[in-house]
Amino acid sequence: MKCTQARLRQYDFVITRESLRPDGVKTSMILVNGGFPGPTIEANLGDTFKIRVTNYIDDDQGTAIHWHGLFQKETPWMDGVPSVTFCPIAPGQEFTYEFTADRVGSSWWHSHYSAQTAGGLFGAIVIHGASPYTYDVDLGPVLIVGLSAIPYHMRQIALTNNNLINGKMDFNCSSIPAGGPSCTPNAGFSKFRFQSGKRHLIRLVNTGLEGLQHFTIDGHKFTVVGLDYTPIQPYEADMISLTPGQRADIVVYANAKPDSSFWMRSDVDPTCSASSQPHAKSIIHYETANEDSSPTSTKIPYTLTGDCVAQPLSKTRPLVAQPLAPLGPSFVQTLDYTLALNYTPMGAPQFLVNGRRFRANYSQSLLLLANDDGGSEDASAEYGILSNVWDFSYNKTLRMILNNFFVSPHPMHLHGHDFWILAQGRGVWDGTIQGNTSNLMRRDTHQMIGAGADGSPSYLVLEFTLDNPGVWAFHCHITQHLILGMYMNIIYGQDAIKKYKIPASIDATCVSWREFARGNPVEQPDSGL
Ligand SMILES: [Cu+2]
Repeated sequence: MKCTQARLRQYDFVITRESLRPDGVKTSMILVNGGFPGPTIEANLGDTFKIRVTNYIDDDQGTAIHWHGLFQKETPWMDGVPSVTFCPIAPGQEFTYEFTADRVGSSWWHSHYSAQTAGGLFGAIVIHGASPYTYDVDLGPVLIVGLSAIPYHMRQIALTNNNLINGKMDFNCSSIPAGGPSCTPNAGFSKFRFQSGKRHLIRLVNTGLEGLQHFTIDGHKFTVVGLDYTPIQPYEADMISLTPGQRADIVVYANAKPDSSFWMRSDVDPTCSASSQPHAKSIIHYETANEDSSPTSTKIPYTLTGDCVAQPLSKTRPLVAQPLAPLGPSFVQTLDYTLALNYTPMGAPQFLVNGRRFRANYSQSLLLLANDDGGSEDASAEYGILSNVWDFSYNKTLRMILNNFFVSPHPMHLHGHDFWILAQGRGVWDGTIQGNTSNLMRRDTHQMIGAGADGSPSYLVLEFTLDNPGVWAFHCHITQHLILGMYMNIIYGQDAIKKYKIPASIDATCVSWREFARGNPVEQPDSGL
């Protein structure tokens, strides 16, 4: 019998600024233990992660790590969102996260402090458990990242300059204008080994800033078996699309001769992104193929949908059904997303939801405030307009009808929950649920397509169960949109929150942040998350 006792999985993250050339271009990055991508954290279902994070970034900025897609039930204070669940980890300080590995599958951790993820501050999460998938070899995480050459400390975010797989890719150095960063050609590709006749599990994650990625493997079809942390009814595909924040577990049957080799590829969709080099490549060598050989395989063609839809809802059904509440949701909230130009006093644009934007107050934790609070006020008003808190206390389920009035799509991500996807499309939702309400797709990140060129809005309808009291982030996962305020906090279960025994280490982050900020007025040029 296999030992199933929960174990402690300990990691030590030291965050520093490093000069690195992942694709040959000299880039200033913010990294964990000097690596890009950062370390993969790995556990069995039910294990406890204990991760010490030390902030040694050189230029007086805080940091925070978020564990994307985990529920954090009973530990909402470990979700890693500064100003919401704790305060930023101040320069020179450390914070130890402790939480349960509560989902089986593939995900990633990343900074939730301003645009630090764009500087390379991310890595994979792999949690093993009774897997519904059949495979022979676990090839591990394949992180796809559209990289911007403009480092975060310049307070600007560019679009994708190059597209990388597991932190590697060539770059055409001659395309860099005179006076640009130094560049070493032929930086090289990530390499994987296939065994002929075996089934390989690949854990795909889009860890990029903004681009919708289309992933293919020359000469191979694959079976999609999981999306985000949700195992699905398997379906065959030769291309899978992922927005930033989304994951897919795919199983690839190695159907070729033992000496063959193929390109693995991912392309940024040109419809909704401007990218100077959108094509990522890495190499799959079969078992006897020469390690130094370059594949001569050709790309599998696919057609773009033209509107950056990530996955058609018709194809994706969870393996384990969870029916919608039969009597409908206990609350329905319509959320209109717009972009307002020249909005801030400095003239910056802002994304608004029902006319409200978000700006983090790093010196406080909303969860601590809700925990301390003796009163019973409506939290929406209590924490200040810029905290953008939406109080859904005393409801069991929440349906959100999102309307997008901006031309760009938005990959929407909810912390602490999976949502059901009820409907998506152009125009105004007519109330029709697209699919069988006994088993709609569930996940934690999904694309809301852009508004039409004629100005007609698009919609995305989500619903989830309010079974995890806390203060939870709901935001767009495009870095540029998030730092322009496309973020809201969802709070519910205030009575339960007041009963939480929040560890003293959470308040200690706020004490040390306020201490740090007193001596060093902190530059916060954006929303802060
Ligand atoms: Cu967005």
